[in-house]
Amino acid sequence: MPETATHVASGKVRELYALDDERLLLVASDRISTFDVVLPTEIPDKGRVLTGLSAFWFARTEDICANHLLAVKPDGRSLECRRLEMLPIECVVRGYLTGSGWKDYQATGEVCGHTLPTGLRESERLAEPIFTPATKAESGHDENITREAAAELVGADRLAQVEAISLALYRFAAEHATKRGIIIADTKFEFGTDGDDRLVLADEAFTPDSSRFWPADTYAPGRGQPSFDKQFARDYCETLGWDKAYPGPELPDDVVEGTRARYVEAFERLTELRFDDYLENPERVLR
Ligand code: Q0Z
Repeated sequence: MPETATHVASGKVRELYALDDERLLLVASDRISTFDVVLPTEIPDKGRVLTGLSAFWFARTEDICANHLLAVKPDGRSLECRRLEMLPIECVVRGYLTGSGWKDYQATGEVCGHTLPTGLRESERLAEPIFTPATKAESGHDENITREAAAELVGADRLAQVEAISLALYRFAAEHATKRGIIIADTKFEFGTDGDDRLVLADEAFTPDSSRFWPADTYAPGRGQPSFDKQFARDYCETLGWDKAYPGPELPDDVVEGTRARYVEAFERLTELRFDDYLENPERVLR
């Protein structure tokens, strides 16, 4: 009998459906956002790349933390997941000083209560990765908070647990990626708890939408880094003098093709699987 799915939530580029009381379907579209605006032009297979990468990382980090993945669907773009009680914080790990971390550091010398050495440059690698929680804002612009504020939201013991696990996950994936020429500068996790109150990694894991991927071969601190996946699209948008307000510009075919190729390249480098082989049987990514 075919399964019916009830739509429960939309993200900027993803959709969430309920399959039943205990299972969700997480569908990644081919939509792309740049400068926080979803563009009218899709990147073919982007959703499949992100779904395949998430499934790959879930399979390879099971020993670090249980996760919500139940199955990769034959379409390659959707994951069947366990439905959890979600924690009300975003768990961010930063290995490099960029984005809001760089902003906060320049203003205060601190990021989420971590006092960092003076004189750090933009994009500099941190001596040790730091856990920098954020609140989940409806606007999509999450607000960095201290670990004390995060402990108020989830409890001190749960916070200590998600901090240790987030750092372990980041160290594992960052090391894997660096060996394959991709720097994972930072990443964002969402965790939930199951019926037995056990911590479970949810949402997506180490995709280029939940993380900053940088090409390792051109990395140099002291400036912003190009995005491994989105730089063609950003560069094109910058040539237009677009004000970065809705609606965004259509992308020409060569920018679409170049961007698609970068997503596929990230997938193939990280999974060591040909993307065509993934499309033929998505479960291959689980090894
Ligand atoms: C994830 C989100 C998306 C919109 C809720 N395993 C889970 N159990 C309960 N809730 C969630 C999950 Cl992953 C859950 N989101 C984020 C994803 C579209 C919102 F694809 N919201």
